[in-house]
Amino acid sequence: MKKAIIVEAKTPNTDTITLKLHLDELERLLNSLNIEVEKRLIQNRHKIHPATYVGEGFLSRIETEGTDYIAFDNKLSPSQKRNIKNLTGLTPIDREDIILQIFKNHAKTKEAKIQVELAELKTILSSLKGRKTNLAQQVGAIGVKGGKGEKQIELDRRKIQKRIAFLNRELKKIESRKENLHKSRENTFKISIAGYTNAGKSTLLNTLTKANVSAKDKLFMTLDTTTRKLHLYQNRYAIISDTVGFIRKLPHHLVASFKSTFAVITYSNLIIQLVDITSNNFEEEIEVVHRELQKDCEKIPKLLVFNKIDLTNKFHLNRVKALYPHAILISAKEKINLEELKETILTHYKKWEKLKNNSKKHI
Ligand SMILES: Nc1nc2c(ncn2[C@@H]2O[C@H](COP(=O)(O)OP(=O)(O)OP(=O)(O)O)[C@@H](O)[C@H]2O)c(=O)[nH]1
Ligand SMILES: [Mg+2]
Repeated sequence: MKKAIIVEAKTPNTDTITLKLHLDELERLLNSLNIEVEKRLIQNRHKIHPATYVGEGFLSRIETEGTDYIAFDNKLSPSQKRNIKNLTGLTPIDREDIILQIFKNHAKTKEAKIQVELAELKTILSSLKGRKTNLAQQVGAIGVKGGKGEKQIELDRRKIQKRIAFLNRELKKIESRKENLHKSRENTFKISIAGYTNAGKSTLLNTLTKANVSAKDKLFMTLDTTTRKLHLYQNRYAIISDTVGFIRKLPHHLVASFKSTFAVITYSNLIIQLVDITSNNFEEEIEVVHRELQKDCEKIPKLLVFNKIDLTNKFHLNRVKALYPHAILISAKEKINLEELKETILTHYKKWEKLKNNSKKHI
C-alpha cells in the first residue's frame, strides 16, 4: 500500500474544526485510492507561501522515509509542485489530482472514460498555458508511472488539443442519444437521487427497485447514472435515477466533462437530496449539494432525506429532526422508514399528474 503525508497551512482565518473535517475528507479520498495516510503536518502561517505553499524549512524537515506522496487539500500550481518535490523528494498531489484519479479508476463505461480523459487533458492543458516546461513535469502525479504516463508524456499541446476535439465529438454522439431518451420520457414522472458522495444513493436505488448497482464504502463509486422503474400504485410508475455524487471543490474540468451525466437531475420532476446522517460534516455537505442544485434545478421540488439512521443514536436523531423538521429519516440498507419516503413520493407524483392533466386541458 502506498503511503502519504498530508500537509496543510493554517492561516489566521482558518477555523480549526473545519480544517480537521476537511483533512478527514482528504484522508478518505486518499483511502479510496488505497493510499494510507501516515500523518498530518500543519504549519501555522500568516499566509500561503507562493512558491512552496508552506515554508521551505518546514518542508525540508519532514521525515520522508517510507512515504510516497505529500498531499494537499488545496490546488497547487505546477511550480509549487516542482519546488515541493525538490525540497522533499516526495511526489506532491493536490485535491484535484486525487479526485481526478479516483474518477479515472472508477470509470467503467465508454462515456465515463471519455469524460474523465477530457477532464484530465483539459487540466494538463490549462497547467501548460503560458509555460515552456515539458509535459513530464506537468502530468497528473499519481498516474505518471508506467505505460500510460509515458504515453501522456509524448503528447504535446497540439496533440492534446486534437485528442480533446476527437473526444468531444465522441461525447456529443453519446449525448445526443441521451437527449433523445430524455425527450421520450417527457410524460413520465422522473425522480433522481442526488447527494454528497457516499450518502447511500446507489443503496437506496437498489433497495427501492432491486437494481444491482455497485454500492461500496468508497468515494465516487458511481460515475454513471442508472435508471430503473419504480412502482407507485396500481398501474402508475415513475423512473428513478442514481446520480454521480457531489463533493466540495469538485474540480472545474470534471464538472464540465460530466455535465451530461449531471443533466439527468435537471430533467427530473422530483429530487431526493440524500444526506449521510453519520457524517461529522453533514451541514456543509447539505450546503454544497444545495448550492449545486440551485444552479439548474431551482424550480424542481426537493425532498431532504437523511440516510443511515441505523448507525446513529436517539440524541443525534432528535437533533437532526429539530434542525430539519421537514426531512425524512431512513435507512436504505436496513429498510427503515421507507414507507414514509414512498408516501411522500406519491404525494409529489399526484401533484405532478394533476398539473399535467390541467395543462393538457388548456391546450
Ligand atoms: N449502515 C448503513 N450503511 C449504508 C446505508 N446506506 C448506504 N450504506 C453504506 O454506505 C456506503 C456508501 O453507499 P453507496 O450506496 O455506495 O453510496 P453512494 O451515495 O452511491 O456513493 P457514491 O456513488 O460513491 O457517490 C456503502 O458501504 C453502503 O453499504 C444505510 O442505510 N445504513
Ligand atoms: Mg453510488
